[in-house]
Amino acid sequence: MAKGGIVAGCLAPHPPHLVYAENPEQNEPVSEGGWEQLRWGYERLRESLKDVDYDVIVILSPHWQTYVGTHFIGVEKCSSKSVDPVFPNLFRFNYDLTIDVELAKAIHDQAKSEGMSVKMMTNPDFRVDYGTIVSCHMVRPEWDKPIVSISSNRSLSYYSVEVMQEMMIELGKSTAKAIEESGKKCLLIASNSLSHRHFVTETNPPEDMSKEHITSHAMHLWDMRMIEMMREGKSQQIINEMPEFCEQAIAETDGGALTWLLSAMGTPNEPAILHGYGTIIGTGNAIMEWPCRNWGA
Ligand code: 2X7
Ligand code: FE2
Repeated sequence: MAKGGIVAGCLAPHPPHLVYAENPEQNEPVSEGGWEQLRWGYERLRESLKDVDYDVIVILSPHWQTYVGTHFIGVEKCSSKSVDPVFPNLFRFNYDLTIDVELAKAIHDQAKSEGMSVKMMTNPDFRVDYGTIVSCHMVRPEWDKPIVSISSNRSLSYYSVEVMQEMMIELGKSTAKAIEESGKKCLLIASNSLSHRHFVTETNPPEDMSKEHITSHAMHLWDMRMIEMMREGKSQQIINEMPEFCEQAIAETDGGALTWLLSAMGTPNEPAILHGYGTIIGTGNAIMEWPCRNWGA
């Protein structure tokens, strides 16, 4: 069997506002648009991936939070309504998705053999988190690929960002090894915003773009610093600076998704492509792609 591999790694943020603004048939609330800078960024990412052949999307979302180890959805068919607990006015999404349980189990088993605390989630009534749904929808609205859904182990809450990073680096390596052995071509998604300090009141209507901006200059500087490092291929420096970034920018990278992604790609020196940047209720969001398929063996 040919070796599997990662065709691309993506940083694909998940504020529900993006789906709300797109007005897909699965989402109940209706909008007048908004957040176009980011939605055009997603358009560019989809265009870049349009002719790329892959079997499965592997995604880690900070909104599926598990406190004892990393969990993987182990149920083949998941369908229900996902309602954002903070923005039920924007996101009530009917989803119907397929899980690649075989690959999920392979990553689980590999991580377990490396001594990590892991668990297959087999509750058939489990509600898939909105982070996973929004990022997958924005990257691949056709919903025609199975996914592997990985939880965010909040080791951060018990220990520190440093411990979380160590664990995500290990999980990334296990992910890469299991993918290689599976023979499958995978698209990896880290589903998170960058700086994450947000406004506490909503405008009327929520898509009033005259009110949308970053919460502070400090958050802007941090976001630009992270984007520049990604564009310059400085993955190791990003990992090194992650504890300060998480603390000072209240960054959503605290869920471990970006560290996991960088590690799975082998902490690349190759540059990432910036497809778009924009703010959502004041948080910073970048759509980035690492086109691993072009890097050679
Ligand atoms: O989950 C989110 C987020 N990360 C950023 C902004 C707004 C809403 O939801
Ligand atoms: Fe979020």
